[in-house]
Amino acid sequence: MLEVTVLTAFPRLFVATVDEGMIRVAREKARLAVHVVDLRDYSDDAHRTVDDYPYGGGAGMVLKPEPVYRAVEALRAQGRAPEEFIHLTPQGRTYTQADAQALSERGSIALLCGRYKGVDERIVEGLVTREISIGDYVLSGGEFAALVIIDSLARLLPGVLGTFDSAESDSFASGLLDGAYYTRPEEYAGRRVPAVLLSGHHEEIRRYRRREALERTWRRRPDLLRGASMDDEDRAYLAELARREPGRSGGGKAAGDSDEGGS
Ligand code: 9D3
Repeated sequence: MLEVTVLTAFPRLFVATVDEGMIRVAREKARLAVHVVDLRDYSDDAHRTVDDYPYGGGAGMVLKPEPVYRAVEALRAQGRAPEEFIHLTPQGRTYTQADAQALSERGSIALLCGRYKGVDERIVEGLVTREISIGDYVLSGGEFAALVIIDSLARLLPGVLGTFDSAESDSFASGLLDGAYYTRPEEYAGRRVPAVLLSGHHEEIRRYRRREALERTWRRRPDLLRGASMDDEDRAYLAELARREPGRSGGGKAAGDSDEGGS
């Protein structure tokens, strides 16, 4: 059982979201527990204040240390001190599937959601074991980042996914992007499903899909090819792609590089 404690000034953001989808499945199977702590419950004034102006001036508010320390004290008093105390912040290391895998093997983690300008540095120095960002874009707080992380963990917990949708077959686990998928009908809007997929030749289908995955990854996310496990046939196919379109390989993904197709 993984216990996730979220510390936030916006607890209602979690009410509906953790009651749906894969997070709900993991909770119902008792693989995951999500505890949401309202930091305002640990404020010390009638206005339930948790933030204050930054020393030195400037716009925006800073999360005060006392409510966070009191909330953590309360967890310790209940015997629920988390193994990891994670601060969600644009200053953190960018979250990856490897982080998800490692965190899913923990017994308990806490996720501290910053809002405002940031959190008082004494919180980071005294409590935080790691800082995580979910990517290079600006959110208004850590709450949606916490939900992204909880979702990524829920589906890795044993017994949550069926074998069909197994975590091992995920594109980031194999190291390659998925190729295209098709379902019925065989022809739609004048576009036919590739004949090989209708052929019933399982070995040809496997090879076709592998090549599609390799080609997409080569075009869209060549950075992923370094970490993917490949056999000689895979490498030969990538070499063939590079011969057909010299100049693409070795370059990495340039800003504004477009995908296959285009107009
Ligand atoms: C580096 C940006 N800061 C410069 C003044 C301002 C700022 C922007 C957004 C400070 C805090 C926030 C709120 N964002 C999060 O708390 C956050 C976040 C994000 O914005 N992007 C990606 N991952 C995360 S995790 C938490």
